[in-house]
Amino acid sequence: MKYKTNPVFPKNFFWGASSAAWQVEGATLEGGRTQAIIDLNSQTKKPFTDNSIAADHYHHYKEDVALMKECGFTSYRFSFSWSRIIPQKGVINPEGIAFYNNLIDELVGAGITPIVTLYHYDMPCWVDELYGGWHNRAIIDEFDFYCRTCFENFGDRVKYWLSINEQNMQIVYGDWLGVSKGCTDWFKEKWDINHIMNLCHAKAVIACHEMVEGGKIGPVPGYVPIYPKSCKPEDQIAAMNAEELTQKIWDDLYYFGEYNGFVKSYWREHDITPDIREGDMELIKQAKIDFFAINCYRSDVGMAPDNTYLQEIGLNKYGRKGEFVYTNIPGEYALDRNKYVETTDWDWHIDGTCMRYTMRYMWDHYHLPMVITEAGFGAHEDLDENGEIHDDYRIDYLRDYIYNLGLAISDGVEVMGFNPWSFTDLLSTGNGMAKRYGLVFVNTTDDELRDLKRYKKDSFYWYQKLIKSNGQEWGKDMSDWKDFNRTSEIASDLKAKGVKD
Ligand code: BGP
Repeated sequence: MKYKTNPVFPKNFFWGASSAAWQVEGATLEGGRTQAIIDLNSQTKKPFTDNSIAADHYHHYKEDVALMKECGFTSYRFSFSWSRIIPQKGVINPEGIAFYNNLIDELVGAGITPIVTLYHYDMPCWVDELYGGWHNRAIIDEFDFYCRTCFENFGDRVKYWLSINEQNMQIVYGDWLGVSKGCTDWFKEKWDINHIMNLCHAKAVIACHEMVEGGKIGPVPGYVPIYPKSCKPEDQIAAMNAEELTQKIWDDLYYFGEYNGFVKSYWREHDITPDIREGDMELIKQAKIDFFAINCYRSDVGMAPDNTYLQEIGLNKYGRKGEFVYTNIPGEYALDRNKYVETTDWDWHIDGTCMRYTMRYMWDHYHLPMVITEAGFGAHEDLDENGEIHDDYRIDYLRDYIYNLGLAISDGVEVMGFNPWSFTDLLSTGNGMAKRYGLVFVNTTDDELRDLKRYKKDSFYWYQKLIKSNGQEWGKDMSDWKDFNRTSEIASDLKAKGVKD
């Protein structure tokens, strides 16, 4: 497949990057913020550092925004910390409001559009102590109060809002992301928690439309497209099952305001009866989203499962290649390594085409505009002897993903912007500073607290040129882009090495 012309990105396309409060801010006990459950969890993830300092964005935000401006950003996607804004039940923290006001003003002054996530994994400890977090419907009013406080204080300048980051992943990877804490039967209880999250999402959507003039809001599914391993019909259905159980159930709910037939039948078969009360579905239906924000890093491969055993997913926790354990769910699906693409040290498939696939899939199903809020390359990195980072692998990754996003736009999909993960290095969800994603290096490690100075990586300069040309200057001749065909090259390479299908 060759393309004679490069894809054309719309005028006013949002070029930016992404972060989340608990992963970038640090200052967890400063400025009136109280602790979040994720602070405590991050303290137990040794040998990785915790989030008490992270990238220290709380103290470096002006410098960070100046760097974004230098890179040419027109958007920045970040999250608010709930416990910085509401540190105790019913209490609004003026210092927290002031911090985000300053950050927003700095961004707007630099010509950068803020795109704000309301909830990105950081449940305040007080909500957990009072109600058991997501387990209790009382959280719905607390979340509503928090969201309304945000809309009231920042809605004059923030017009793009995101409700809950990767609700699907929080349910699918409940242990990893801490949501299953306190559950005795996660297999069943997750659907109650999920329903409560849906109600919180719906409240946020409704309040945003009510309170923010010209405000738009959408959810943030974590999207991992599932390719069938072969054209065996059973593999196709297994891939579809995987797609349903890891993402489509959620997307359908957000868009149609109803639980789809697949999940209802799954509940029936497994004797699951979520606590859905009168009025809940009306509320959910009333919450009409304006767009989808999409996190898309990688793809997976689905195939018919072995029905004799259950294997839960085993994430690669230390960045040693080959440690990822693929899921096998009897009666539903199994996942597998895709030998046609390469992987990161954490065994994440590197697959730019998955970006185009995701955009096409979502557009075909929902016909809503989309904005990319995450995609990125996690790597072990440190400064070389010249104080530089030559991250060609990240440039290749970004080029591949952005090019494919452009192709999706050429295919007719409506895309508002691209915000890769992440701008500066920040704390990985489970791997501290050992897994870096930034366009800008932050000088600190898990073992040693250094000066936290910012260093622009090669990817920063590459992205700066791409933005300046509105997605035309790739640093490579894209009209004869051999890399685009690299999946078949890898396949023939594997064949030459004797790897069988
Ligand atoms: C997404 C999360 C981010 C971020 C990213 C990378 O799912 O929304 O918060 O952490 O994944 O994941 P990790 O840090 O585990 O490599």
